[in-house]
Amino acid sequence: MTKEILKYLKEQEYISGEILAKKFGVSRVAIWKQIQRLKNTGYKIIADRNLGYCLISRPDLLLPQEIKNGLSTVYIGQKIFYFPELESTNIIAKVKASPRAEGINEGTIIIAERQSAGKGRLGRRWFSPLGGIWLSIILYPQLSPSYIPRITLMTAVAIVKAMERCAQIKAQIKWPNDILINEKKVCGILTEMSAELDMINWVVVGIGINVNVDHREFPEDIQEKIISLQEFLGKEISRVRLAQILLEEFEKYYERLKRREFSSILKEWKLYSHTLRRKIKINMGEKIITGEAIDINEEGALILKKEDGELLEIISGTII
Ligand code: BT5
Repeated sequence: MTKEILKYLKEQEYISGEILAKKFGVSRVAIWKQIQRLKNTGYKIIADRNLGYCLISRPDLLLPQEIKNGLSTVYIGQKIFYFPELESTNIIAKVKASPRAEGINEGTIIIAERQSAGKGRLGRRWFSPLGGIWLSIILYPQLSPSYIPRITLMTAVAIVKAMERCAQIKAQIKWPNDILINEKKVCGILTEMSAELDMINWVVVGIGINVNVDHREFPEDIQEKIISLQEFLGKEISRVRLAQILLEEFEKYYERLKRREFSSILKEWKLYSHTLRRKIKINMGEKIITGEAIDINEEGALILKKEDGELLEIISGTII
């Protein structure tokens, strides 16, 4: 009923408690209670004795009803689990994805206002204060596990497209999972999966975007490497709108990937690349390799030309 009341409030300037009570077949007190509930979640609603209730403003919270209102996807983000605070959306997404819990379909998302133990790759921490978008998407692709790097690259393209569509921001992609603005990290992707030899059981794509946050909220040693969209633009942007556009772009590119159209996605990836044609150092865990990033192949691997001319195919690593 709260959701329905909200719909009426959005459609009309004023709507009386009496009319709402009639529509739902409940008492005016019951309507008043629902209005209080909305107010408690951050909606500003005023009540006029004669005219009734009027919605003044909505909270910029990533509430499912806000994200779904106007979302044009078929399945990505059509089911949303929302948390004001959570350890990590990827952790919850993995619990829900495996074993495939009742009602968990491809495209289900977990979203949080803040994370207390956000995860980066290889056990690194991901700081997730209020004001960002921290979400995970559950997928069940009928693809081989070798597609995982392609899913990360495809996600990066969807993110830069969303930033461009939402706020005309031209961001760059640093292979494999970073989005940069002015050489600073604004977003990271964490793709996790469970697979058999030749079949993926599930994939969780975690996306963290610094939207309306201040880089000074982060630990000192990484502050200078971090930027937010708000800092770049000089103004706040609607996280709900950006989340909607991101989900729409994600669905578009994911559909293309499933149709085995990675080549054309890769072409777009290269237009946004921060990595290609640069001399780089890659931390591979046990060793560090130096060379020139000359290409990304059809499997999403980075082709590195070492100083002695040898070509290496690198599936994962961290550019330092
Ligand atoms: C990543 O790892 O970039 C993947 C980040 C994925 C975060 C999302 S949020 C939703 C979902 N739930 C999760 O728990 N995680 C995913 P990596 O490439 O390992 O980079 C980690 C490094 O980025 C850290 O060591 C820091 O140096 C830096 N860092 C941490 N928090 C950051 C932030 N908010 N913005 C920019 N850089 C950050």
